[in-house]
Amino acid sequence: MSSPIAVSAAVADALAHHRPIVALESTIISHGLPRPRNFEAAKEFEQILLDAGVTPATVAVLDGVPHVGLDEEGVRRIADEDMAKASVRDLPILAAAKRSGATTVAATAHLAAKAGVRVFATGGLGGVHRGASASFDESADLSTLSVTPITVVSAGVKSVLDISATLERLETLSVPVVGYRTSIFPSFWLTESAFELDWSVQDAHEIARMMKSQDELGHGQGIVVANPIPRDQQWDPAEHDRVLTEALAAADAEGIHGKAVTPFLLSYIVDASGGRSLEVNLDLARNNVRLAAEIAAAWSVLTA
Ligand code: PSU
Ligand code: MN
Repeated sequence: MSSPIAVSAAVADALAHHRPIVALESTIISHGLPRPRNFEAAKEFEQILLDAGVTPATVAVLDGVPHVGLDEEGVRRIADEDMAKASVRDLPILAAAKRSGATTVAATAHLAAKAGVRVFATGGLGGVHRGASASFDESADLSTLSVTPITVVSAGVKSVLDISATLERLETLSVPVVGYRTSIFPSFWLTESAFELDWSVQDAHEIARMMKSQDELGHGQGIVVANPIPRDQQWDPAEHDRVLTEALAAADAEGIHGKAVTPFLLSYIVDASGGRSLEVNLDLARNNVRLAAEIAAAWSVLTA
């Protein structure tokens, strides 16, 4: 059976010649960032990669077809259209119905890995939501990474989540988590959370070597690289705590649940922070794209 995934010519060429590639998700563009900044951000993330000599592979489902690598028109569509938020379980449904969807970390990781892309940059990973012991709300990002061989660079998980429970679940799911030049797990807008990591790495080559060992010793899971936003770029912690409390209360009061929770909280927080959280979100995402580029370059040297 031929692959139902449309790999762009640029990504196919880079794959064929073992050149570095970095996957980018589209939910952050469609549902995580406001228009029109979302289009600029999508193009900017791609440009950071191109400037580093890395091929960008933005992932989305367009009219039922999963794409790994978008052209300008595709990027326009994920930024401007009201499309579904697509996790892994939605992929066959969108395909059969010929519908479009912006892929989450889970769906992006799945499609990129299937196409042979090994490194992926995002803002923050999904995780275990607060109150999950009653709601069972845990992102499929976690279970997908336990069965998907891809290295994801993120600024940890958003502080709207239960960070401690998320780290516990990653342990249970046997997903390696390493801090990049830190032994403290970051919390998205903030450089640090209250949680320590067992392992930290100092450079991209060390991560590439881990990926190689993972291929030899692992069971096909991914690797989480936690890359904290530099302290001088983080959100003011006191304002962060205030806005977060407000956002969680608003979600509760409005009875938001399921896949609407993360987009609701992110957009509430952008508004309630007067746009400050958005700037930090963009800074941390750029930072992750730059590190992912270094890892992809190191990986292509190691596997050439
Ligand atoms: N990180 C961001 N912005 C986002 C997300 C992550 O900076 O919008 C998205 C990712 O696509 C992630 C999703 O996979 O939120 C998690 O959603 P859920 O909790 O419903 O699984
Ligand atoms: Mn959820």
